Amino acid sequence: MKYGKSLIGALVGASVLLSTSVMAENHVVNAEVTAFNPLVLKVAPGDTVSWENMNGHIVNTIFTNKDQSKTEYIPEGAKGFTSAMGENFTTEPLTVGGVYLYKCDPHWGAGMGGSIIVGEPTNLEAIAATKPKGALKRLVKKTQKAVK
Ligand SMILES: [Cu+2]
Repeated sequence: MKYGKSLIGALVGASVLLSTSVMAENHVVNAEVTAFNPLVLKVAPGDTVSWENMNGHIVNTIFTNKDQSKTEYIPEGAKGFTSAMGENFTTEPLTVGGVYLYKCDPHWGAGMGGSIIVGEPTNLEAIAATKPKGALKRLVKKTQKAVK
């Protein structure tokens, strides 16, 4: 088959236009007993993240405070996520740069959580400034160590 020059030109043009979405990657996090591997994941804006081996686990960006109020440690303007129990879950493209913290609710007592750094960790200082305690504090420390 022979393609005309105009078709090739159109294809090149389309591929330039689509380059951001074509280059977007999916990154896989494995649930391993009561830990996510990798625990801190660096991705580029527009990438997606999938969790595998999620039998018995969930990923949830909503944290419940002592007074039962809810907090999400995600960048300003970003959308959090909550998977269904046991579901191998994939995020929407993470277009807003910054740090996203998440946890596995059933195993959060064992420290099962993780962080995704999309581009630059612009909101990490603000998260640390909330003086997190316990497992959340450890998760923030590990995230800070990963960006040093
Ligand atoms: Cu879990």
